[in-house]
Amino acid sequence: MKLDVVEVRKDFPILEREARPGVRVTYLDSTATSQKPVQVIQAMDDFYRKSNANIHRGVHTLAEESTALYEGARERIAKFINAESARQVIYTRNTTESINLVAYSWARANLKQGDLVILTEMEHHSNLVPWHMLQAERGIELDFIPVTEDGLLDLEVYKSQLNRRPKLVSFTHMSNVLGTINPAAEIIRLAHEVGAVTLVDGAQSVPHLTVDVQALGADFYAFSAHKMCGPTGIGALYGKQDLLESMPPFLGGGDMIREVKLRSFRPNSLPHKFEAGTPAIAEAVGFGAAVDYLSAIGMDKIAAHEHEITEYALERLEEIPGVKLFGPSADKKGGVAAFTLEDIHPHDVAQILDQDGIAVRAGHHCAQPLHEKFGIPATSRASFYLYSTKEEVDFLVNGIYKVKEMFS
Ligand code: C6P
Repeated sequence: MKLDVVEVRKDFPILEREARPGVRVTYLDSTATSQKPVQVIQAMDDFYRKSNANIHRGVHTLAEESTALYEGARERIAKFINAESARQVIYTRNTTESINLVAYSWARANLKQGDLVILTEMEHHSNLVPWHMLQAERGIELDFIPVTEDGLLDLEVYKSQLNRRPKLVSFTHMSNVLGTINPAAEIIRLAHEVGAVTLVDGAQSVPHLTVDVQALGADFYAFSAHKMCGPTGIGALYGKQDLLESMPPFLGGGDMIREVKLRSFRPNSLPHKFEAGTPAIAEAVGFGAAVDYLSAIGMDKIAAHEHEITEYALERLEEIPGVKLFGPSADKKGGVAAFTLEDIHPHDVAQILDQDGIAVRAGHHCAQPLHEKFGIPATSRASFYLYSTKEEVDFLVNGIYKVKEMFS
């Protein structure tokens, strides 16, 4: 059975609002952050109304309830990505912090001057800058899997790069600009053949695809709740147990310790070793509610719906003279359509679309090197999720014709 988008939209109160009187909101910016269903909003509201207390610290009823909700959410998030155990799912603030955790803890303990880290040319800044920082500090070397004209990773070049025996291969599962879904299992398998550790940026894949970290064989996998119907302020890092066990703590403070003396400490066991201080408890509850929500609908259904919308959007956008789309065809990508329109600045495009309540993002989308590769400073980007409709694509297309008219 297909996803019933009319029913799904009823779960998202924000989609009913108007951008201004008489102008409905057409939200085409889910790659930046998704909208939140009432089930998630309600779970967080319930938490504050009924169960709020700090976790792991009290024996009173509220503290026990709060701890159970926080840990229960972790169990369901672990199941959602098919992690072996909830102990291997560390709560972080977002994908960015998850990647930084690996860069600070695993990489600083394991990489030395001259060690090679392979990234790709389509990375978001959050999977570039932490490695630039380590390069400056440690003298590690960086190399990049090239992106082809049609927005795919050049795996032949990757295979030759592997001859240089990288210590780490870190790449995005799905590009936030091109939409490209990278062959993660193959990239990981090839990396493991030369003994490299792998880190996958799953910010755009976990919200939209069925992700099975065990089937992929990923050593680390990073993602954010806010892009998958959950709240801002929380994300997760999955890691293989032996790697996580061997890593030093990232931040020091309460909760991440087993014992503290004046001059020393012993770290806590997983996952608490990496969760210093009072965490985002209500957000964890919301994160759990988000995976429950997505699971109840079914990730396969969500992916199929997004594919249908994306295929339709690419077809319609291609018809518009002056529109240049970036990225591969719909069968190789998720729900992202980044484009330029003649030589009209993407910010102007986005601003004019906004007059009709259409929300798209304009800029380099935190992937400046990728835009440079394509010789452009910026793109306009429409992105889709389980609540997107073909009618919204039609609004976008009409809006783009209006922009063209204004500039002609
Ligand atoms: N991309 C976009 O509009 P955070 O901000 O930590 O939740 O996610 C960072 C991140 C990492 N990797 C990829 C592939 C991403 O797309 C993002 C976030 C948003 O494209 C905001 S810049």
